[in-house]
Amino acid sequence: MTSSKTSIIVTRKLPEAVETRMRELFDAKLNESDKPFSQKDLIDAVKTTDVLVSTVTDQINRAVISQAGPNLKLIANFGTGVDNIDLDTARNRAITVTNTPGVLTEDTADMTMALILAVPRRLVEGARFLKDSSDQWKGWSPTWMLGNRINGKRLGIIGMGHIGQAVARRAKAFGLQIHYHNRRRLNEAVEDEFEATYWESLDQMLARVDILSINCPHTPATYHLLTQRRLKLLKPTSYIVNTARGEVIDENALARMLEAGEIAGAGLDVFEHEPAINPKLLKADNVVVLPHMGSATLEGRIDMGEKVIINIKTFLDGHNPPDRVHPAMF
Ligand code: 8YV
Repeated sequence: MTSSKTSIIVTRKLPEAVETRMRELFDAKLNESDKPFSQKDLIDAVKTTDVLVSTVTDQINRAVISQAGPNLKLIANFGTGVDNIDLDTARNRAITVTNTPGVLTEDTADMTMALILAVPRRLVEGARFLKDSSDQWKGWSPTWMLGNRINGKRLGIIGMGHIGQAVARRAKAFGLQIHYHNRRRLNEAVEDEFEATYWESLDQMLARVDILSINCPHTPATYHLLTQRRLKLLKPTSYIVNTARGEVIDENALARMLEAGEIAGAGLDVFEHEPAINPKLLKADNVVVLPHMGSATLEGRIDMGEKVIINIKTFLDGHNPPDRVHPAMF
């Protein structure tokens, strides 16, 4: 396979600079309209193309991969999370999978920090009040729109990878005490940097934190990690922020508990059945919902596109692509 003849199909519209480069390097079929691919579109694509560039909105499951033509050798995911791809089936079909880690760490951590501030301080509620009913504002009041202080509170981070650590770095600067639960304990130097407390038992950590941030990938092991039973371990005064994947939390249980006041509030950038959202979450004043925009910066999306291109080029040149994903990593 030479790169000049390599056909790639890109399932979503990417930033112009990325698409221009892809057109120069490959026989690229781009998605001008940005209409998400249906399962049938995906099956048609894998039957013919050499490389598929997928995103979180494409379910590259067994049914899709099993229809892949002999040309399909690489799925270059535009995104870090690869829970949209059946990695085992891809490996069994000798299809390489790559992702785009690293370049969206800081943007996603910024968005997480924004939600950690926005929810306890009622930022969206206050802004919405003025937008919708500024004529009803009587001016400053000592007891109105009171939120909760974050300084000095305990932040529990689930998943202390690059994004979790970038969140910890920011949160420490805001005076939060860092607690974390992770598959592996971090080395001492990193723990010292954050003055972080490791909890091997997630249950024990949940009962002690004031704000919980989800920063782990969605895998079979983390699906509904936060079950109703675990959510009930949180203090009723606690807040939850999720910029990772909706599937990590039992969304219906969370919505019920927020409605009942058993959890104080939530900042959610991701949902279990995107783009569908539990209507209770949309209605609640104590919930800030964002449309999966954790990594949505122009710079980040260009960097992600460049990573995709480097992965494809390296692969075509016969080398191990830098962001090759192995099922055991997740
Ligand atoms: C991406 C994300 O924009 O990279 C990820 O895992 O969740 C997002 O920030 C999206 O996945 C693109 O496919």
